[in-house]
Amino acid sequence: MPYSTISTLEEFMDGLKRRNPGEHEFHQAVYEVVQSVLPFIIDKPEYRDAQIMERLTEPDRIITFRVCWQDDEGQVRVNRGYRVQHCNAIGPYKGGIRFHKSVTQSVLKFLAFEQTFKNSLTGLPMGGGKGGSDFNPKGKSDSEVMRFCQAFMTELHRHIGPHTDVPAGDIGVGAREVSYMFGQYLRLENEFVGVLTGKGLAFGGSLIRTEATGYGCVYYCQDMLRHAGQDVEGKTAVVSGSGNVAQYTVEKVNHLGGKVVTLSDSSGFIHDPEGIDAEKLEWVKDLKENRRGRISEYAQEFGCEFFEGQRPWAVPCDLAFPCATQNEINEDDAKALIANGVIAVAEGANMPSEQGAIDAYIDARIMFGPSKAANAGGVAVSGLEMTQNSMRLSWSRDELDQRLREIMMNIHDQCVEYGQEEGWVNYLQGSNVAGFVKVADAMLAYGVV
Ligand code: NDP
Ligand code: 2IT
Repeated sequence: MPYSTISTLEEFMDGLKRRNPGEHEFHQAVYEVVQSVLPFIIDKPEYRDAQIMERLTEPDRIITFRVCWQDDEGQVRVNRGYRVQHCNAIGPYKGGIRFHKSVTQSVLKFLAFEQTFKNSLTGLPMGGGKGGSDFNPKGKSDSEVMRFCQAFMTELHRHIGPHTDVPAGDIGVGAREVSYMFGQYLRLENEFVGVLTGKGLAFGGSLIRTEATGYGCVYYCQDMLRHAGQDVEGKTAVVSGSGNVAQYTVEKVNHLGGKVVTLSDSSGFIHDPEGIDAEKLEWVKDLKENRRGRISEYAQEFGCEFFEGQRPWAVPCDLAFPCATQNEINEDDAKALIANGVIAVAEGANMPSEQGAIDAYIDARIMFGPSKAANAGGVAVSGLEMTQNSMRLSWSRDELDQRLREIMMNIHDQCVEYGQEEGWVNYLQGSNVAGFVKVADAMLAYGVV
């Protein structure tokens, strides 16, 4: 059936599911966007006739490859590597690399799809991509991680480049892994170019990149609150995760006078009613970045409770920042947050809320900052890292923080422009449509490609 005659969301989704069987995360991410975009394009035949939404749900290409490496015992190990190059209509493919045992093609397709809209929202010239592997970094030595990263890049290097595709970090990929991969790229290509972002400061990295996703997420929340005449100061926040995004979310909430009372990892969460202040946060950074320990150790160190195998959403709060992973808030969790009086949810992680949770936020008309808008600060500063690399100079911390602040405010304003409804702002609708329009217009201009 030609797209122009598909009238309902269900029909669109039926076709997508038929073409992508079993890829549940991908289905979920597409549904979340298409539910906003289909009503928007219903009276815009130029988008419908050009089948823009069908084209945007088919990645430009997916590269999958074997990654073979040796562990410290000399045993041969085999993992699968991927790069999903989703859409380069408005700039080179750009997006992180995830190393986690749960990585599948479906997970990376959802992330690459989301990235295309997110990157468009930043206003910077970046297309969408995502990569990774089912490699599990937990419990691996530095040498094992190094050998894996080198083996991964030995294949990936031929598919990326500063004008083609620029990967970065994500879950399980931080400064250490980006450095190993960049070192291997240099060895293979003999070209010092900005082919990865999140690099060390000594070799082309940008100030503020480490902080950018967490800081940006809190800035976005601050903008939603301001728009409703409120502020972060004096608010209690619940944060999940304890990695890069969670740490700098806590830091910025503290800067703005709020109090964060939880952190988590895949084993459970800690509840510290006194608040995770700057000193405790430094301890968490050292725990996670250097000692690679578990969040339960926080409870022992600071004498608070650890809830094994649980998530923090039943803890009363004003603000919630899911910063761990996809589908970490279900409908019941969302209802518990709402019943406890949450006023804003800003997603640091990608797609942390299940569809049932999103429906609950929208029904309750709380401020809901979806991931493609709220966590775009990370890739935005990656975009600024690319700019600095091209110009062969580095901007100051203040300049970068100010640019990040402006970009997040601009994203907020675009979401209001497209998401203003009677008496409230539907940020889900706003972010999806604002992200879509720029990419769609570029695709229309290119004709049938
Ligand atoms: P990290 O690897 O630094 O931290 C991930 C955190 O989430 C850890 O605390 C980890 O716990 C927890 N976690 C991961 N998987 C699970 C799971 N299945 N169940 C429970 N907890 C889990 O990653 P980041 O902080 O970089 O990324 C966190 C989220 O933010 C991801 O969704 C990522 O896509 C998103 N994001 C990241 C950006 C960035 O710049 N880094 C930019 C935009 C979005 P454990 O150690 O036990 O696994
Ligand atoms: O999900 C994301 O936006 C990221 N992991 C950051 C991507 C990037 O290229 O900095």
